[in-house]
Amino acid sequence: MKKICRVTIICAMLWISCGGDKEPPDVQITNPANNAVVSGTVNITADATDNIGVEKLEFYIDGIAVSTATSEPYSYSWTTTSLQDSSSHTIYAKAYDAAENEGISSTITVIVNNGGGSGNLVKNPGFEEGLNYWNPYQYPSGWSSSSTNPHSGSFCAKFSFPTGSGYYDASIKNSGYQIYIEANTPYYFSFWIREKDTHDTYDSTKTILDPVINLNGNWFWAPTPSHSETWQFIDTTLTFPQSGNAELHFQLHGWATSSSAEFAVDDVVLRKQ
Ligand SMILES: [Ca+2]
Ligand SMILES: [Ca+2]
Repeated sequence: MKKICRVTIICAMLWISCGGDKEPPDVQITNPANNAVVSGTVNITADATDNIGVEKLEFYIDGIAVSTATSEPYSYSWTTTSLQDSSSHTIYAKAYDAAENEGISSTITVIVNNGGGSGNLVKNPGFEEGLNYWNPYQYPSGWSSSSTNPHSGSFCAKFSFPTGSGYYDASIKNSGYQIYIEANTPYYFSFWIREKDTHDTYDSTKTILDPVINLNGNWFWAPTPSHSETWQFIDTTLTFPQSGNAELHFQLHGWATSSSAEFAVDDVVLRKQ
């Protein structure tokens, strides 16, 4: 009987050491919940199971390994106080067994909110860092950082029509970060804008710069500014029926009869009311 047991154990050890275990651990993040708003020190926890046994578990934040745990309960204390309010971060875990099989959890996203700052969800809102965090698209060459007559600070974002007249479709949107919107919550949206020489000779209504927020493919419009060479202030309150990551666009389309025509935007604010 003893001999049979020894043989069984040796066979099992050989099977494991020869790579017989092909089954990776199963792993999930158990706290925080996906899309949670977090603050302070967050206790990130994970569960992992395996057909043989879990050797270790690694936590990843924004794609970087931040901690390795070798025994249950698998957890990591994450300090969020130095992070920017309203910034979004991804969390996942990897678990390994003795045969180096690797199981990866689903990735969750959380939003940091420690109640600091102005609560503005827009990065580089006054274009003082040039066009950082903004992506001109469709006619990208027309948008630039301009030091001519900014609304505040030293710069604004400006679109100048290329030489010659015609129809242009030139927009700019936030880029490189996510603006997370909570459903059924009022958001305050404001910006400053000026428009120069944008009247078309036969239809002055056709050249417009529309501020619009794209949330999960649905478009929410702010009031369209009137044509004015002096800075005008537009503000509105928007409530969204669903949560998600929003894209903030200044969508320009229309006609210009002069290459001196230009639009400028400055001091964009989107925050929870
Ligand atoms: Ca296994
Ligand atoms: Ca500015």
